[in-house]
Amino acid sequence: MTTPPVGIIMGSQSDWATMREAATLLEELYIPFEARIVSAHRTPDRLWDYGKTAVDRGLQVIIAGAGGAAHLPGMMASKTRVPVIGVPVQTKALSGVDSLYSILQMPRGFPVATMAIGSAGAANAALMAAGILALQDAELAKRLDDWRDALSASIPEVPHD
Ligand code: RP5
Repeated sequence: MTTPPVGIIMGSQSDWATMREAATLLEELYIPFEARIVSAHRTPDRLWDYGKTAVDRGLQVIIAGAGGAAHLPGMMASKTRVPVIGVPVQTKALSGVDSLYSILQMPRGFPVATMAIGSAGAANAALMAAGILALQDAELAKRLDDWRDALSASIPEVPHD
């Protein structure tokens, strides 16, 4: 089976409601992806295997979402040079600020491109992945430009009641 260019990984099934936003955007842009539950704490061996094989499998971007002690994006970035885009999942206890800080504050040498908290961050992660892939794919670049133009065109100039 061919590996898609984008891997969406998340720490828990409970993250899927958020990460589905990334999947939906990728579908809209006709970008193939795979989605996997890979927990830094509950399935560390799965995390290691995913990161260790990412380059050889042909993954080009990894979107990693996690909440709370959100170590998945950073640990994945430590294991592979495939660019990792981190999505802080909103939490009940600390509203996702815990997730944000866990993902954002990486040490020099192992970057994670960190998005906003929650579903906007997940959608933007897909758009960021699309932008990266579009550098080498003119047809995707056109689809992404069209998507952006359509969004701009959908914003009314005058507010209404
Ligand atoms: C993290 O803990 C996951 O990324 C998730 O956001 C959070 C809660 O997980 P569950 O207890 O809902 O499985 O590892």
